[in-house]
Amino acid sequence: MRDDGFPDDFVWGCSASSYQVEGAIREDERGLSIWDEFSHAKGMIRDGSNGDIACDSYHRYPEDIALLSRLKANAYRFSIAWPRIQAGGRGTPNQKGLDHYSRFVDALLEKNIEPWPTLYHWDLPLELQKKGGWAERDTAYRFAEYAEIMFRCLGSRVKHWTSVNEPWCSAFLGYREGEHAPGLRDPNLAYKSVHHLLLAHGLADQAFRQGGMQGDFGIVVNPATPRPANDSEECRQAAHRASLERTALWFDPVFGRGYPNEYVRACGAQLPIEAGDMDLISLPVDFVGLNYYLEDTVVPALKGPDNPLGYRIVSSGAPKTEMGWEIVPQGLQRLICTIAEEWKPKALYVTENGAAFHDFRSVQGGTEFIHDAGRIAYLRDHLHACRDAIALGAPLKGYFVWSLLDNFEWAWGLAMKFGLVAVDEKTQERIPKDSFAFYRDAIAGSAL
Ligand code: GCO
Repeated sequence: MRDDGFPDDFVWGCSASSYQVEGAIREDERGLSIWDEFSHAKGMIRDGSNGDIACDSYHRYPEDIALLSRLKANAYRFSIAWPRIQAGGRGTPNQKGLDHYSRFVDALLEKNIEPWPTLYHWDLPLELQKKGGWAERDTAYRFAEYAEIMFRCLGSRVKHWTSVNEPWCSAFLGYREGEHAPGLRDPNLAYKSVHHLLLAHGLADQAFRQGGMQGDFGIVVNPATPRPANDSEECRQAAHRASLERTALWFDPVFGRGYPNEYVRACGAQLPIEAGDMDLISLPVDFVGLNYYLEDTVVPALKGPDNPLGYRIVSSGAPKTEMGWEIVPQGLQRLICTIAEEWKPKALYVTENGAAFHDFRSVQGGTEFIHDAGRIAYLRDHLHACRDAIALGAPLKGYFVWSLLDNFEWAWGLAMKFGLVAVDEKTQERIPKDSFAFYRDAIAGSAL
């Protein structure tokens, strides 16, 4: 154990995803994804931007890796763009796509940075969407085929694999709220997607084990355990109901308990389960990744068709980030401990945590600075919450900042900046912020 309370073998990383940083959307026979279409549709992205270029990391990854190396990060969590591997989501893999990720993984390893690929961070091949996307069972089988291709290509070099990232967002923001690609608004399609995303995870888990792959296989979720606004029984019940769609809906099936009845009944969710599905979904996972940004506060509300779980989010008065998300560092400790106690995963990682703030660039003595004190405070306080969770006995093994670079923040576009490093939109120059130095010192053990 280090003096600052973090284990010596703690994983210190940064996170990113393919569509948010790569750009080069038409290069090397990459197919289109649902996000290419969605970001080009009128009015879907708040600042009118898209990911056509993003951080140009498809070309500039050596610069990104040099930055990770300066941080002395020992892991990088990135995602593989499925349409680079199978343009239309099926069939013979595209060698150019495989070569790209193979070079990328080698470049990381050369700097002693462990590659942590995610197989699916939302950029579904558009052709699969035309056949129904995640609302269709076939997409799960296509995913398993793609996963096997990647296991064969990178399996000897990659030791930590993630199936899907934040399936709640894929299913509900994508198919119910219309806020993310594919932009649909149909709860029934969302429930089908829930099941097919989990089935995809399970099938890939099976392929991983049957393929005799070495290393760890897990899933990354963005769970939420909202706080009751007060101590009343009604409020506590509302907070419990508010957590179901973000916690039990995913963890119960993955840990062998099946779908939570309370949720299924309240929402009238029709889940297209077939024989054997729940066994696949509950195959063992070696770790669970948690993405945490905020903790909501809730009060009870009248149940109805638009609010089947009967709760409402209220302000707790906590300060907010640029996203309007309340800053509640101890919520991270509570979340980690709740998940650890309730579902007992073997290992937990905070696979994303970070903050968007408006940054100001300033020039001093010919050098550019970005004094992002707000982001530093956010990261420090959340790392302290991680340390508290470890001290309370949670099996937390690592932490990944979201994100190394300012990047394409989905429906918010390029305007929301989460990076430790700014990216000049015109020149693509990478400009480390003060938080970059802070995280480097935290990794070194001298900042916390
Ligand atoms: C995810 C996240 C990231 C976001 C980050 C900030 O699903 O992993 O949505 O892609 O950029 O959470 O909102």
